[in-house]
Amino acid sequence: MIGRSLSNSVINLGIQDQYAEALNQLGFEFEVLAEQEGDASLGNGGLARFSACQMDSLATLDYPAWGYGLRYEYGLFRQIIVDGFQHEQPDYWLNFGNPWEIERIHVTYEVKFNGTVEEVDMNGEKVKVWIPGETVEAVAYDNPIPGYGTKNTINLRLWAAKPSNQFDLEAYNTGDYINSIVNRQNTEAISNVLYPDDRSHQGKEMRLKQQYFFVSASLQDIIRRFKEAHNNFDELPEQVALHLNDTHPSLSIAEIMRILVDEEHLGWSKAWNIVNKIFSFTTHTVVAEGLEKIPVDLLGSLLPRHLQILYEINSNFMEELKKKIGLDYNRLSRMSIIEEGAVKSIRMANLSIVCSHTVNGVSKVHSNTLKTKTFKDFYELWPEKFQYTTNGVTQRRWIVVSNPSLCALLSKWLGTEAWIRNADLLTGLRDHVDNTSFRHEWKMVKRLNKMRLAEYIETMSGVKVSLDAMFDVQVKRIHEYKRQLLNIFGIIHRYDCLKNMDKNDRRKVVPRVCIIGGKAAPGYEIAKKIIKLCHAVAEKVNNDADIGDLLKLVFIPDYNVSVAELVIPGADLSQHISTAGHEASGTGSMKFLMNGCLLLATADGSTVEIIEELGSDNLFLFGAKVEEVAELREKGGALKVPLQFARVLRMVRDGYFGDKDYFQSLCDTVEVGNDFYLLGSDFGSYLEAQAAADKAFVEPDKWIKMSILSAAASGRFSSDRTIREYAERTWKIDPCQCPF
Ligand code: CR1
Repeated sequence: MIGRSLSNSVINLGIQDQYAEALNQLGFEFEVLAEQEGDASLGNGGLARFSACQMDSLATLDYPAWGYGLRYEYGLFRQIIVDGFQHEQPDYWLNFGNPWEIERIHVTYEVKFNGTVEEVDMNGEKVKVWIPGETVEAVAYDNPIPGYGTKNTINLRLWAAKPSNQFDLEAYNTGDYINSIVNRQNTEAISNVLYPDDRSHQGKEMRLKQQYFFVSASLQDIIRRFKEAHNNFDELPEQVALHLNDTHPSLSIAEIMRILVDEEHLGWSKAWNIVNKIFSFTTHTVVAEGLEKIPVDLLGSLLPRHLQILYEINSNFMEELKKKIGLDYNRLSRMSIIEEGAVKSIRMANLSIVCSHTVNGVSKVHSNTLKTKTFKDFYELWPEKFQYTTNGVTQRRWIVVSNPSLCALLSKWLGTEAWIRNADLLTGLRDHVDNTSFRHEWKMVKRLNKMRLAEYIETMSGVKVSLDAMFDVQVKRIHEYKRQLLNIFGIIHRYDCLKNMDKNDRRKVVPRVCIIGGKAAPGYEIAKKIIKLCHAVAEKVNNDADIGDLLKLVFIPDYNVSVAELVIPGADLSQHISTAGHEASGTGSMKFLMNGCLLLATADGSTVEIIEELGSDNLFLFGAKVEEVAELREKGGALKVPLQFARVLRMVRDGYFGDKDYFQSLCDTVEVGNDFYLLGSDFGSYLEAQAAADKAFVEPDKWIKMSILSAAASGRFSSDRTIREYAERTWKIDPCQCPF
């Protein structure tokens, strides 16, 4: 999820001024031009954006890395809002061409599907041979990723599917000309469209085809490069580290075994020893239900040889496991790569763990959950495999590109631009926190960014907002566990209080502009209802003249990278309020932190480490802790829920915001006894945290100090630190500087 590339490339190449000057001579302004660029949205949410930050850091730190992915013709859908409802529109982002990509018409590989497996005699030995039924061509499109302050530029190679010219000669020869052309079009569909669900995977044939297509082309590319310089596969683990960024590419395990065994004839155990040394794996999910599974029948018909290989990996693993743990059949069946049951499936996470030398979590909390719950059995077997590498975000994109005024201020007061490559230097801001002119300049920068955001809000939604109000933002994918509903209920409560307040009390109220943005997966009914409720409440509140500037609610449509670049610098407060134990890491919070925005958060995912760095006095923390959640859930109907929560729920149920019937099922999800994400039981402490934020906001000096300290604590959350940890601990690679 790269977003736009122009500003980022020009900055990373260090040619910002010359470029702007050249444009000027042509009669264009850089800022105006940059705004014309569309976003590359080839992913869903946190994982995809994190990958883009990782690429930026890999390039900047001179690591010799390649990123691989699919060149979807339709990226993540565009969200438009009609009458408060989300509608999805195709993102045909390549309409005007993509100036950032280089089509490599000579870098193509055949990717095969279907067919049968036959046993043939080869020099007296029986070997398995896959006779595929269909062939598709993968064409490489290279997207250069320039590092900052280095000549190193790495490559994001994306694959597009093209019909192979060979595959249906027979059809042509038998005269079925029209059908063979139609078939060609079907094969092109493989890289057409991104699946918009970021957490649930429904074993769809096309998704599996996409995964294999991506994996097969990438591995052929990697092995071709390896073979250009080496002729002994024993050297492969020395030369190549493959990182599975979640389970989506985990079929590469079966594919590389197939290549080494069936094509390179290394024999199973030699191939297996090699494969075991090259893969590392990061999981980005928390709940076991979110883990990817592929139905055996589907895999068997699309990739018959791979299914055999997966069975063999599993049977060897089961034998080895029995020797270690005995005949504990429950545990054996939990750990098996094959899940028995109504729909027999391959557990892609188990496969990845078994075959990787390292299993990474994305934050400390996440890693603990993996060890004690999700993958407990595996942790007990291989404790040394489990590590965590806390996520990060790149300060190049999230400060230098998106917040030029802050960038200038930081360099001025730190006396150097070195923080752009070494974010640890941001701690130096702590030295100036008591300096009044620094604080004044800091305040001015925030004001400027709020102005930009206010203009955008007015253009998008027609709502005029006051710059004196606290800009309170929650932007991320819409999910029940991220609890946008808790935020909306908080807003309803605030509105209700305002309505019942006399004029005198109202004068003491901190005006708020509540900003919510994010996409709901098209089939996620409840998430879509949350979006509608947000609009219904906004309609009522924003049109209530009696409330005026004291409260505004805006939904920002089509949240994406470039919208984030505008919204994040302009936020005073941002919310990261998932039910503890559900957000693996969260990276949005890190971007807000870098931009001097205060956090209102639960102790979940990366927030726990942010607190270590920032101190709990400098953010607004609330809610149940990870270790309390299970117990609270057990209480069910006996759980204590504040009266205010019941009142807000009633208002929605009674149709105070219209659409009474439509919202009933949404209300059911948080009714006492049914409230899985614990909105009710966290509501009291949520309101307290909000009150604390209001209290701090009326003391501007205190607020600005907290804001400065937030940015000062953000260095640890640079993806440069993340990547360095991966490079040193997991991949064991060294920087490799461009020699010229
Ligand atoms: C997690 O939900 C994490 C990112 C990056 C997401 C989020 O908490 O910050 O990954 N997972 O590690 C995801 O997108 C498909 O899964």
